[in-house]
Amino acid sequence: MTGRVVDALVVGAGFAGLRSLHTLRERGYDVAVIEANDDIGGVWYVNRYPGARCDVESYDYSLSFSPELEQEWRWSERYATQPEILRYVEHVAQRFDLRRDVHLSTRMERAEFDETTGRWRVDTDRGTWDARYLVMATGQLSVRAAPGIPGADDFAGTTLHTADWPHEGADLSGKRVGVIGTGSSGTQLIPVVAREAAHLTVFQRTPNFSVPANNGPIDDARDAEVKAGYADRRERARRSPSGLGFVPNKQSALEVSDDERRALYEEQWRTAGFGFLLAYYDLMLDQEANDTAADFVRAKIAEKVDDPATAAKLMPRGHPFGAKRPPVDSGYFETFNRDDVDLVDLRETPIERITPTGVRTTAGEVGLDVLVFATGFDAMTGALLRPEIVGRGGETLREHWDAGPRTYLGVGVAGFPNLFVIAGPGSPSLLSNVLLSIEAHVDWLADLLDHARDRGATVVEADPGAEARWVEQVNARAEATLYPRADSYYMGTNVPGKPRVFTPYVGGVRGYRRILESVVADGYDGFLLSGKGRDVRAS
Ligand code: NA7
Repeated sequence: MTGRVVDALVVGAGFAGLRSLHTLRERGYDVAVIEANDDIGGVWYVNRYPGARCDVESYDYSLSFSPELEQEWRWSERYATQPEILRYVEHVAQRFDLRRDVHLSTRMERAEFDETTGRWRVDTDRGTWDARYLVMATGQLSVRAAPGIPGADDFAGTTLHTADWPHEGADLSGKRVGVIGTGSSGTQLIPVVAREAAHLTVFQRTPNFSVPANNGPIDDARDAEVKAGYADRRERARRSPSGLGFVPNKQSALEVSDDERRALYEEQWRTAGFGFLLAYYDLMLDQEANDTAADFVRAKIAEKVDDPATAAKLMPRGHPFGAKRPPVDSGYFETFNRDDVDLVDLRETPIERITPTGVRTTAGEVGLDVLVFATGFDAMTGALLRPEIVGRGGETLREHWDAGPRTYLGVGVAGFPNLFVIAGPGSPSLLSNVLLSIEAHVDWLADLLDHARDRGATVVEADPGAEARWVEQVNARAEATLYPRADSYYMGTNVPGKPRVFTPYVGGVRGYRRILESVVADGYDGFLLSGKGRDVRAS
């Protein structure tokens, strides 16, 4: 059994939790991390499916707080694979001696704020912790969404989930494999499985816009070049809307000629990956502008896929390009040119049920040996709402978020003092280079806690009015974009019963950072500080 008294208990040992541990420890807090999995790494520990990679470039999806770490780590590819990222996590943990404060195989079950002591009592399946601060670093994509397809338990073959792939791997050779889901996970997995399996059937409910990764090895000259200018690269990323360093084009897609636009799209297609979305500033703001990019991607699909009927099925329609997170793929569409790969369009022939021998759609049964679910996550709020978290007056977080997540700046929650969320709902989070957003949050939170400590405050909480205004701002910003026009995990529509609310803050990393800075300049405006039985002025 574990459990003891600490200044800060961090939940989750992925990048957010490990970075929180390192930084808060450096600032002199007594910190412990609990992690439900049996090892560190968070999403990168569990998402071990073949083909799993980051869709942000390695140099940007890496920790920035230590120039020495930046210089000594050598990424091998433009987009790192899951095993390489996990090796990096392990290196970071060793280099900064993090493991000694990480308690593995320890799941948080309940937390309750004690209004008399201003501390959290946190119950886990391996003991109880007493912490002044509770830092939720539980990840945005760590709870799987239940696909709700009848008969899933009846399947007599092997059932796999992309986020629960066996550590020893799965032998798919000679097997008839079915994959349900064509989001980022499915799109990465499908080309790899197609090469290994005897036959692959892809069950697609919604076709996805996907952009090519243009992945490749990093040679020594390129590595030296990036490392020579790493500080500038980081600063560029912090000042960019996406946290990826792309400078958005100030032009509208509609103010240039068709030829000029096509030329830029071609160039972005060959080079940009995720940055394709920033080819023009209004691609996510104006449907007509977005249509130009969507038409371009559809034309690319037609070029890549030999059979016109299959190409037509793969072409997304009815939602804006980018409103569902576009996968960054390596040979996804081309996979459908193989003779041993079939596409089942579930809009035409929906799944009726999973049977012991395969998947039955309205067109009949597809016999399978292996069924893979790439069906996504209860994103952003799933892991925060799984344990019971009880704040002031006995209110639970589930009650507080009944109509959708409510936070102040995506960090604090009114009525839940001393509870903080890293890259939570209402912050750029998954809409950005999430690792950059994690680091920004951790540093900002550490400053806030120091500020409280300097003033003798022991309780830090978001003011309900500040929270209400922030929620309004998050919603208003989202409504001004095309994002709410698609069903997506950003909107929570993939989880039955989840409120239909756009969860991340859409105003970009750069704008969000300015807001955080102005909150600090105003003496942490919107946070209430108190302690030792008296109110403490915030500034
Ligand atoms: P996503 O992007 O949520 O994709 C899930 C996919 O699974 C998507 O194509 C869904 O179709 C499909 N799905 C979900 N439930 C069903 C059922 N019941 N029947 C058929 N198809 C279904 O999750 P990913 O894991 O791919 O990616 C998550 C993030 O990880 C990604 O954005 C990156 O940031 C990394 P739908 O579109 O809902 O019709």
